[in-house]
Amino acid sequence: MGDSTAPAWMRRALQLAASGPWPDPNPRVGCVLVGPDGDVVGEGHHHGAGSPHAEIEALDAAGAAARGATAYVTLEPCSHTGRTGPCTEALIEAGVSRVVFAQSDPNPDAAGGAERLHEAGVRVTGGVLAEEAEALNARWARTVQLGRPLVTWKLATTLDGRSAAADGTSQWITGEAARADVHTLRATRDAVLVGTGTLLADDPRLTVRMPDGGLAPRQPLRVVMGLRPVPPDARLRVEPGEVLHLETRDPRGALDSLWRRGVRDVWLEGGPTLAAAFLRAGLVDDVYAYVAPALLGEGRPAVAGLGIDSIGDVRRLDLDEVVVVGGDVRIHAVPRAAGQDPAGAATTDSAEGGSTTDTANTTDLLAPAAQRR
Ligand code: AOF
Ligand code: ZN
Repeated sequence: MGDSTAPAWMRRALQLAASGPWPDPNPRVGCVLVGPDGDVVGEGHHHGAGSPHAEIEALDAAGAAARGATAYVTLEPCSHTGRTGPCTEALIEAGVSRVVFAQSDPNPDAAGGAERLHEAGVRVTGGVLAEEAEALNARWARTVQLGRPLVTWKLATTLDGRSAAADGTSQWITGEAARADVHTLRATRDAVLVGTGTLLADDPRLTVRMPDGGLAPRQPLRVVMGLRPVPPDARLRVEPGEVLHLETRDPRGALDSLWRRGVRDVWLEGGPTLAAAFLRAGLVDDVYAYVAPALLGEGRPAVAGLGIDSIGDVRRLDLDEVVVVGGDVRIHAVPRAAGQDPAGAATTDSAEGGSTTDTANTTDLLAPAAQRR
């Protein structure tokens, strides 16, 4: 079989991969086995850490028909024994004659599969639709590279940057649509994190609720961080599901504990002290700011001190997206990595390249006005 069909088979493998779970400690991977006469003899995808890899599922489906087949895999087959055995050996043993893969494995423990297959006499081609595969697993690759979970900080403020009034009351700064939008995004993470200060002040439930108020079927792990105890009657204890109390004020230590539990994508909801600790430690990867057209004048800021005394030290973020959500605005911005934030750098062109979304109740502000709802 010539190379011309490789992208089409890889596209099918990518489709299979996309049905895998995220967040998960493992990447999403798909595999299609095509026999010498061009028929699919087996397909598979990875269902998450601890379950068989995509190649193994496809080989099991193919049985003896895998002999002489070509395997199209979205990730370089692993050559290591992790929670499961090496896919390279299974492919070799099954008599697969050629392996075409998309993305090289960025995990140093599992890498080297291409070389191992080549040594065993299997023809190997890498890089087919690599960009698509990398995009599918971009967050996973970043966690592997960083060796810690990704952190998304969510804040809700008035136009003048207040997250609570002078008396501490904060419900509700943003409207119903924005709060529903928060639930939608929360659901895409595997842990929701707050400090004990926020817990004691707001008594949040931290669950993902559906528009009818019912609990969503999949709930992120709810995590409280800080030294003060979690009151026995705290509302988050009353809701079903797991609650974890990390008795530390150290963001890095907290992320290490969460990483060991398999958490890869954290949704940080404050308060200001905890947010400042994560920002100061350079441990925030995404920021979602919900801004309400309202003023408080006095009151609690969204974030506590960042150790910035002068405008030259201002922390600038890269603007990714601005969306109207109901009567509020959602801003997605990405903190710059250390060394990427020259003092006083101009950011006037930062809206360029912003992406568009199609969320219910949202309007893309970066799209031409005619396209806005
Ligand atoms: C593959 N095919 O379907 C996946 C791979 O602990 P384990 O055994 O599940 O190994 C996890 C690592 O293996 C993961 O970090 C990544 O490098 C690779 N995942 N490899 O050949 C698959 N999911
Ligand atoms: Zn594997």
